[in-house]
Amino acid sequence: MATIPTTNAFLTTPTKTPSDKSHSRKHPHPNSTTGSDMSSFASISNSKSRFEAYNRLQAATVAFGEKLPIPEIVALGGQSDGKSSLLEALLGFRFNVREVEMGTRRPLILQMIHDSTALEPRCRFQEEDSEEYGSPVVLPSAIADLIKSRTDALLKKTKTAVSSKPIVMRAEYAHCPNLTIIDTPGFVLKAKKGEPERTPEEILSMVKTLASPPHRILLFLQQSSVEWCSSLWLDAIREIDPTFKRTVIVVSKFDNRLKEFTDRWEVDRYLSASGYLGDNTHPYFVALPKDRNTISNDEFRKQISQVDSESSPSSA
Ligand SMILES: Nc1nc2c(ncn2[C@@H]2O[C@H](COP(=O)(O)OP(=O)(O)O)[C@@H](O)[C@H]2O)c(=O)[nH]1
Ligand SMILES: [Mg+2]
Repeated sequence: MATIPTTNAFLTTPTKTPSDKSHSRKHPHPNSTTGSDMSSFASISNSKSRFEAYNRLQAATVAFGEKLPIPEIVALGGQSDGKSSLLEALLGFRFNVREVEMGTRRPLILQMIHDSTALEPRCRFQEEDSEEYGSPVVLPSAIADLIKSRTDALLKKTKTAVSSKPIVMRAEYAHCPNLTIIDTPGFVLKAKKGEPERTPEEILSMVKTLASPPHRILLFLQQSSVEWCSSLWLDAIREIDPTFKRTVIVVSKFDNRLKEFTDRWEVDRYLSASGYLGDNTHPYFVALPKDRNTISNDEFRKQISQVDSESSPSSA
């Protein structure tokens, strides 16, 4: 499985000094890995079929409630800390406009499949109680509603505020990597109006359970407006993975924070997170488009590269 820092240059932000102009922040097109000679072609189709096998294996383990130690990435963090936005950026198109209002209430297993022939995203949902992807292709504009109706229907049955039963979506697209990420309900301090008071603990314990298997890689997001010393959820992550051995820490909405820095030492201190994460854990800093208007997929990807170059420390 591809690792996030190497396949997505917009996530690779220098963790040392902001004046390091030598750091390249190019955006390789996913297709740029496509070689023209037969051997690289063979290796691509090889990795494609391996990824296909991986997806089927993963879907089967989910359906049968089995545990198979295939590496998987779980995105987790506080509500509105930017998990779904990061997933959309990796996917290369938007789908969760609605989710911003209602919040994620079921894990979403997002299987991204790079397919250079899929110029428009082809998304399918796994049926609720089987491994099959029987449903027709769902347009990106209909995804949020489908997630919402499936979530509502299940929660009505279970009579709970959250459920650990995942929704599985497979997206084939020319602009996404081969990557599977599990999006999770965001941690909250207080239950929303009308929700059981226990909802925050339920979310915490459910996400902890999801992130506990040692083969899972934790993609922990925290907003950049939060100081390291007052992080709300870092301790919860530490309880799951005490030394951050399998945790990637991503500081989101870095565009907001960057505006507040006045001195270089402030930036250095914040970027190094010195004393809070341990010597070998370096966070990544990410800025994504904040504009929630409906835009074309091409425009969305353009905005991602623009916001990245605008908020990169080297251009500040
Ligand atoms: N300014 C800014 N806003 C962001 C960024 N990433 C996400 N947001 C906004 O933060 C809000 C919550 O994001 P979302 O991805 O839904 O968070 P989630 O609850 O963790 O899934 C949305 O309104 C996003 O548009 C960013 O990098 N910069
Ligand atoms: Mg979300």
